[in-house]
Formats: sequence, structure tokens, C-alpha cells
Amino acid sequence: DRYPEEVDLSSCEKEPIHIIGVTQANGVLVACEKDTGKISQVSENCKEYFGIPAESLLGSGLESILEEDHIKKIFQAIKEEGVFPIEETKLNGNRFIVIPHTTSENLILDIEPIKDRTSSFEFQKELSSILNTLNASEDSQSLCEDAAKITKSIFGYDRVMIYKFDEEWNGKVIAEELNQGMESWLGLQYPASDIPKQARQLFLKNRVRTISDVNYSPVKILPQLSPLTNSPLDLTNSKLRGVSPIHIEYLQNMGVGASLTAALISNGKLWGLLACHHYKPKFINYYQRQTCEFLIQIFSNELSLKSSNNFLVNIEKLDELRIKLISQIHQENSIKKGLSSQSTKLTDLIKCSGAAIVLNGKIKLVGETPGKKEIKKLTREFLAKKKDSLFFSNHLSNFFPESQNFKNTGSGILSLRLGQSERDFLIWFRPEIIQSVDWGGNPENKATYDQEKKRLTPRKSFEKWTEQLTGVSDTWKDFEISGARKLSESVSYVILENQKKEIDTLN
Ligand code: BLA
Repeated sequence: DRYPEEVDLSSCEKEPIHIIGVTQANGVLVACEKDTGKISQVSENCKEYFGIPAESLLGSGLESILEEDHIKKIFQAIKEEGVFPIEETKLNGNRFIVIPHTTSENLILDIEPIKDRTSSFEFQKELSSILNTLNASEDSQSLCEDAAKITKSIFGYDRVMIYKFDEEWNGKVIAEELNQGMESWLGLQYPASDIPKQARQLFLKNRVRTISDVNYSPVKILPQLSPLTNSPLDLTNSKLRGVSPIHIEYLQNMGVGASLTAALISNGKLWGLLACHHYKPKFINYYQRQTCEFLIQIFSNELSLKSSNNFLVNIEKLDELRIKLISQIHQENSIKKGLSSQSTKLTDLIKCSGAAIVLNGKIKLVGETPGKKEIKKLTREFLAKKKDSLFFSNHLSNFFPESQNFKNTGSGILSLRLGQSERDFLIWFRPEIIQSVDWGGNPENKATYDQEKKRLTPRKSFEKWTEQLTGVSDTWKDFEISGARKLSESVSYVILENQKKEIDTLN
């Protein structure tokens, strides 16, 4: 048996999932040369679906599976860098939809059997209900709840979740819709390693990802190496891309039979995921995926808009306070007095228990703070050595262990250096907040090493596991950090002015 410390979760990030060499089983993948259309690679299930064995397709032209006219349109789109046609083809008595995309060398066709048809009337109705619902959501939280509701009603997955990432890429279920009688996962948190970095990055490129049958048999791509590049085919943008065995096992451990996962993006950054589970296999066709693309696009636009508006409203309030504080400094002709002795204080700018003004190494305290001796040590031994003038954390003892001694007043700090000096700071303090995190499964057992499979296997239990947090304060919000930075710039300017005055009087 291996010891737990040998479990190296960083190896998760190294699995090259975009060149996995297999596809899912609900369609056929055909890759060909971008210039000639000569078929160079094909998924092994072409026999089953088209009635044509891989050996016959490889090396032949696209006319063995598509009409002349269809092929012409595809190559015209490549030439003009236009939109690819989405058309049907008939093979072996069955109808298929052909979804093309290109990589640097290849034209890749995802070819999926047509089972049911969404009428264009239904399609229209869905799009307008998405638009109307999400445009009417009042704030970010209700936007998430509305998106979960409408996703459940359109697509009918058993469980629909809005999953939001934190600064460290842990994630939390913040909205959920489920079938009656199912156990809720609302509020549960999951560690970053459950969705490694390369998997998150793929979501910025290919935003809707479905796994139609978790218990599928992976279909080999033949040959494994592309004769064009001598390397495995890049499946980044293929909807048929096979799934990492680790993630399959993860879903099996959760009892999931099919999933739909889609990217939620705020101001260009992956903010979260729309994550849906079904307990049986479930296929979502091209038009349904398009509907989902539309839904997450509207969601992401609304989210970006709401968070920008929120930021602007908050920063405006802080601007007023900053102007007041600076005018007090001028009235008092003293930075310390201006920030601490009048009606508006440094501590009013940002929610905190107290603050410290450190000038020339001398300390003025406002509100509840650690003692002067502790703050002196904190600035000299820690903050003065930081390259950046800004430092903030809601868990200071992770960086400066001695702060354990004053966690009641300073579990979190937001600090800004004034000008270039190593002796001038503004520091806001936040107390410890007793809080707990409900993890979906014990985070100590994120994964174990499996001797037989010679790889990591994900945890087996996702039961709620509560962790008590100590030495942690509320987090510092973007607008608070930005407001503090602006104040420190204004105060630095006053310091410079004063220095200049002194020089002037000396002359
Ligand atoms: C992928 N893991 C994922 C995805 C999700 C999760 C949403 C993307 C799914 C997709 O691409 O279809 C995780 N799913 C969750 C979580 C919930 C959920 C947190 O429903 C909560 C409710 N996974 C592990 C470990 C490793 C790992 C230890 O637990 C690595 C050793 C890897 N997860 C992993 C990989 C992928 C993944 C490699 C990408 C799968 C792929 O695209 O092939």
C-alpha cells in the first residue's frame, strides 16, 4: 500500500485530455485533410453506424459519406473562413447530422444519428423564454436560481446545479433544481482538484460538454496517430471527445449516468459551471446544445453586467468617503488626525474591526486591532519585505504564523504601503469569524493511488463532511480592495506634497 502523502494531485493536471485518442459512442468522428478532403482518421464505430468498415473509409474522399453539394459547401466555408453548414446525410438507411470544425491541419466531422427532431417552433419558444427569464432576474443569486430552473425545464436532467468557483478554484453549489425526493447538494463545496486546470481551460474553448452515457465503451480513433502530423488528433472542439477514465470513475462513484456541463463566464474569466446530472444515459442533440450555448451566453452577459454595476455602485460610495477623509487631512494638517479623529474615520471606508496608520514606523490605531508591538512586528518582518505594495488575506496566519496570537482582531488584513517607503502603511483588520465548510466528501481523501490501474482514483464517498475553519475572517471584496488602493494613492500624494513643502521651506 502507498502512503497518502504519495498521492500527487498535480499529476491530474498533466493528463492530456484533448488528445485522448478515443471518442464517445453516440456518433462517428471523421477527420480528413483540410485541403483535399481525403479521410485520414475515423472512429472505429463507423462500421456499426454507416455499415462501412474503417479500412474502406481511410484514404477515400468525403464523397463516400456526403453528397457532392454538401462537400462543396463545407470547403467553401473553409476557404472563406465562413460559417459551416449544418446538414444531414443519409447512410445505411439512417439519417445523420454532420457538424464540421477545423484544427490547424484537419477538417473534423462529428456525425451524429438523428433520433428526434425539435420543431423550429419549440426552438423559438425555448430561446425566447430563456431570454425573458434571465433578463428579468434581479440580482446574481436569482439569476443563478432562474438559470437552474429553466435548464431543468428545457432539458429535463434529474439534477441541475450552478457551481461557482472561488479564488483557489474550489467550487460550491449555489443554486440547484432536482427531482422530488433527491438529496440536495446546495451549499456543498468541492476541491479544485476535482476539475483540474486543463479541464477548466477546455471550457473556455468548447463551452458545452455532454457525456451521454457514463458507462459507454470508449471508441478508438483509427489510426491513433494522424498521418498528417504523426501525433494524436486534437479533439478540443469535438463534441464526441472521449472522457478521462478518472472522471468517468468519479461520476460512477456519484451514481451518475449522463452529464451536461457548460461554462459560465464573467468578464472573460471562467466564473462557474452549469452542471447537470442524469441518473440514466441521456443524449442531447445538436439543436439542444445550441439552445444551451444560447442560455449560457445570456447568463454570462447578465452576470458580467450585474457584477460590473454592483462594483460601480459600491466604488462610488467609497469615492465619497475618500474625498471626505482627504479633506479632513487637509483641515487637520495631519494624516493621522485626519484619518482618525473626525466624524469620518479610516475604519468607515471598509467593513473592518479596526485599522492602523503607520507613518515613519509610528503607529496610530483606530477601533479594535492587534497591539502596537504586534503590528510593528507584522510590518517590519512581513509587510515591508513584500514586493507589492498591496497585501490582503482572509487567513493571515497562512503567511505570517505569529498572527495566530491575535486572530481575534487580525485573522484578515488588507494592507497598502504608502509611496515607496517601508515604514508607512495603512492596514485594515478583520476578526476571526467562526465558520465551517460543508465539503462534498472528506477533502483529505480527494483521491488515492490505485496500484492495479497505476493511476489516481477519485474518492468513493461524496457525503457531506463538515470542516471547522479557524483563524479565518470574511473575504475582502474587489471593490474594497480597489477603494483602499485609491485612498492609499491619495494619502501618498499628501505625503509627497508635505515633503516638497519641507524642502521648499528649507530652501
Ligand atoms: C472533469 N470534474 C470534471 C468536470 C466536472 C468535475 C464538472 C467537467 C465535466 C465534463 O467535462 O463533462 C467535477 N462534477 C464535478 C464536481 C461536481 C460535479 C465537483 O458534478 C459537484 C457536484 N477528478 C478528480 C481527481 C482527478 C479528476 C482526483 O476527482 C484527477 C486525478 C480529474 N475531472 C478530472 C478530469 C476531468 C474532470 C481529468 C476532465 C474530464 C474530461 O473532459 O475528459
